[in-house]
Amino acid sequence: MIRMVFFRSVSALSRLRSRVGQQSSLSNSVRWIQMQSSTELDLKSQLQELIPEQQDRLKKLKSEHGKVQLGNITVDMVIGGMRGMTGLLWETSLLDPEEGIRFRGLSIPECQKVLPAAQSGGEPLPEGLLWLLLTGKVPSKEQVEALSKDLASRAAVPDYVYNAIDALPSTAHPMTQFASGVMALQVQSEFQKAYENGIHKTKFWEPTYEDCLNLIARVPVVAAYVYRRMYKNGDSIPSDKSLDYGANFSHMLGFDDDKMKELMRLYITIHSDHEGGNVSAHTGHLVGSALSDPYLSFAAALNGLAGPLHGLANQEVLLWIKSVVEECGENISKDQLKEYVWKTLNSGKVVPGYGHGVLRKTDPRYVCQREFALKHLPDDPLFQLVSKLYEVVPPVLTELGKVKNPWPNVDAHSGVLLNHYGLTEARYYTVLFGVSRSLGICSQLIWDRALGLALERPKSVTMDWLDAYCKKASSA
Ligand code: NMX
Ligand code: MLT
Repeated sequence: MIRMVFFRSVSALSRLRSRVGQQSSLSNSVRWIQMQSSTELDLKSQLQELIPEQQDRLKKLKSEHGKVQLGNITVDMVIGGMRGMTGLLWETSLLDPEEGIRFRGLSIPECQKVLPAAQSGGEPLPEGLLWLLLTGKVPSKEQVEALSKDLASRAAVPDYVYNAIDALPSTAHPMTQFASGVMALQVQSEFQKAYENGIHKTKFWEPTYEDCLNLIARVPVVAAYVYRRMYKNGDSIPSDKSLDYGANFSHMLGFDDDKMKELMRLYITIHSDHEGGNVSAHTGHLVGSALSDPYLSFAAALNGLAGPLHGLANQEVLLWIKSVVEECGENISKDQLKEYVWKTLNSGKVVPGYGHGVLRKTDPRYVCQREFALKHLPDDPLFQLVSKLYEVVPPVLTELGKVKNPWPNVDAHSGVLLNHYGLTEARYYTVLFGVSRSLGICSQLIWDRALGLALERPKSVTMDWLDAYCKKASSA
């Protein structure tokens, strides 16, 4: 049973944007969303109902519109990282260059309004977002609680996973330790077992679902183990099954402050998914398309996330901000800051946390983190520095002349919030991003198998081929 609810989004985004002279395209958005009023608590049986509908929908799309063109591919696109080329089916979220991400049609402010929270008016519970990503429907509080319990019951991590991590030097990058732990979790893959036992392809999604839910449940445990191993003398904190997913992760890391738990819920929610073309999501989907199981696919995704132009940017931002403070002090003037930004650019580096492959406005994930800071830590000196950078960096990047998006992305803000609550170890930050991304990548992997999506195998060409093709095209 599903009830439709009329919803008008609040233009929180526009308030901040007006400060920097941008237009909000969200302010007038009026939408219908699906709220679940069903008492059905089992996520898997909901999917069982949805999958045949969506399979028929895809079949119809293919048979009726399979030959409709979606655009022209240019040489620039082939050379330029396929930017602007539509080439993937990704159901769980969609990114608009101007207004940012929508999870199953819902913007971040909308999710903050309608998804169940731990406390009234608080941040969304990531379990609710996971339900939304998987089903396209807003769950009830009871459904979220049931999913929370289900995840807690799946969270046991075998000793050989810890042993695999312990085989690495404790100085190894946290993402290397985390991805190794995820690879070790693969030993328990239900999909691999079922495939070896000859499962029929119409049933692929079922062991994929089990793997994905197990993986989502276990990655915070592995991630917390890496953190405590590296920074707290290996003094691990057991999980507390009475807590929700975000709060328990914060607890296992060693942070029991209620505001840090709220931050963690918000953090996981907003980092969960960013449509399909970003490096980590795309990698997970690509590897999964070979019918590699969810652990293999997600570990591959993590290795992409660990790159400085992608998820590692959150580490780079805090280190860069700290280098500013070290060199110029916390009360740096805007002119000094501008000089520092130019120094970074002139030394052949990027300004981390700014720019984006798709977005052309301030990232709404930045905006909601800024709102969190304004509410909970307005006087934090590093937050004030981040705010100053928001005024200084975009004009400098615009002056540089080649940057397509001078506005901040999600990574420009996350570090100062974590740092404020005591999670100061910047090299660890990308692991938090990785835990969050398991929700989006795994949700889509379940749909990949349910819809029977194809092996990914685009065509490549050489420069000789391009030269010859372009010569022929210009003489025609
Ligand atoms: N600082 C300096 N130069 C930049 C920046 C920046 N923040 N952003 C883009 N440029 C440069 C870019 O390097 C390129 O230069 P060149 O032609 O010499 O190679 C030029 O501007 C055009 O790039 P764009 O088309 O604007 O950006 P593109 O889509 O290629 O790359 C990013 C997108 C995100 C990789 C790029 O903006 C960047 O390097 N940003 C800093 C790193 C960062 O914050 N990454 C995190 C992204 C979000 N996430 O979590 O994944
Ligand atoms: C992401 O969250 O994946 C990043 O913003 C990068 C992207 O979308 O390309």
